[in-house]
Amino acid sequence: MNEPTRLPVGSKTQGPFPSEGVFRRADTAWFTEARFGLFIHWGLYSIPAGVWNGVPSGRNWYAEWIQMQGNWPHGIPAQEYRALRERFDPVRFDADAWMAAAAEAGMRYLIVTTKHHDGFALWPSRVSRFNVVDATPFRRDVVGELAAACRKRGLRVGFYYSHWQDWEHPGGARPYEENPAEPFLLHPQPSQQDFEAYWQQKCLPQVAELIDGYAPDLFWFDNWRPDPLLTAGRLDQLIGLVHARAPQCLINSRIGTTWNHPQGDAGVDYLSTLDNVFPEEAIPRPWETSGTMQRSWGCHALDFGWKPTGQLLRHLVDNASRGGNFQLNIGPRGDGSLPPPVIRRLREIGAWMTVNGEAVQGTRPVRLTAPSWGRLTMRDLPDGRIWYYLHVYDWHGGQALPALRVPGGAARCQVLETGQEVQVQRLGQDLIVTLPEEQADDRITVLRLEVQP
Ligand code: FHN
Repeated sequence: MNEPTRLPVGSKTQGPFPSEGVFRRADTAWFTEARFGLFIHWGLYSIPAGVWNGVPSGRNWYAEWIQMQGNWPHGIPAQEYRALRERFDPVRFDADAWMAAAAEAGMRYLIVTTKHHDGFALWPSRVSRFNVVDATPFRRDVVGELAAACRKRGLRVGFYYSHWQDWEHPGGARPYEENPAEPFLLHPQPSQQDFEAYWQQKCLPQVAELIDGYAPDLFWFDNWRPDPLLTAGRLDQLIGLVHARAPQCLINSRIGTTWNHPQGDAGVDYLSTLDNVFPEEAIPRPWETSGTMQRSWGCHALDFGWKPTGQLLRHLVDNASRGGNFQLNIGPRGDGSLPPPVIRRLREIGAWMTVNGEAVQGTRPVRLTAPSWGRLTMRDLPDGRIWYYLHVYDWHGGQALPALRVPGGAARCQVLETGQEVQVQRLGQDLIVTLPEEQADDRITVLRLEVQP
């Protein structure tokens, strides 16, 4: 017979992890409770959408890299790429509609590319005229409109800012691909002096502008490898700037501390995995995976590799069960509209979250290896009861799940979506849950198991 799955009891003294307090500077409670956020990649690159002069760009599917990967393997001449600004007039952009779609999907915060690697700012930056108001016919403050639309709905506001790669400023870092089979992206790197000029003239002032102008709740900086340009001194300076101006604003590990700081990630507030990487174990700090709906982050006209809604839901639940967040990316089109596959997925996720959101948001992980049939999360109620959420991926109607070792009193189990009572039997310290014949949702059906103290 299988070893019973042991569930932890009590919250205050037997939390799943040692105190996170030692790592914390800002209050991360809103972030971990939220569990689910929207990532948006949108900018000049959304206009060509992965295709340059009729030819699909480059080596991977990242449409936002078209400046480097279009006209493969040479890249697009800078002036030619930057001329896209004259065509940036997204008449269908509607910040309110985007954020309504996010809120209805059950997302609690936004992270938008205020400036991606191409160096183009989506707000009226006084530091660089390469921005949406000064350089395009659109002349609207996209960041400002999105921040206002978020706040209207109680969503938190997060900013992606490419602090390392900047292909507009001569001192910004350039792509560096070490793979000897594909040396095409070996661009000359700026000198330390040139990078310092970029850092002082563009990066730090723009981050300060974003904080002063929009009071973000979170920054998502983007680095993914060791680089001598990202010295510990520079990282401390950027972190210090955010701390000084916005003490409660969260900072992610991809600022570069993981690879470039002698103290590692001790000074940041949450860990970011690499793209679409979903850890297999719980992590005892606030953390997140940012993941795509298709392969590209930016809108890509030829990327038809859309992930099914069920897979996206599993990513969300997998991460929640391990104490992590999921930031699901969308790439709106160059005219500001959302592609139909994006709209459908957000709606389907929202329908699932409407009935099952309580099993994700505000829950904590259960400290054990994931069961073979699905995932577990839990919630402590003020009166001492505990709700365990059984996210069943693999449904065998009429069969009992392996015993759950849950000391305590009486137990009751229901299907969250339908309210159907589920048979649960106490055998000493073990609970035996027998799945009903019918499954409420063929992707993930959630059962709520209530245990009296
Ligand atoms: O190069 C970027 C990429 O375009 C995208 O923004 C992702 C999001 O995590 N970050 C970098 C690659 O990891």
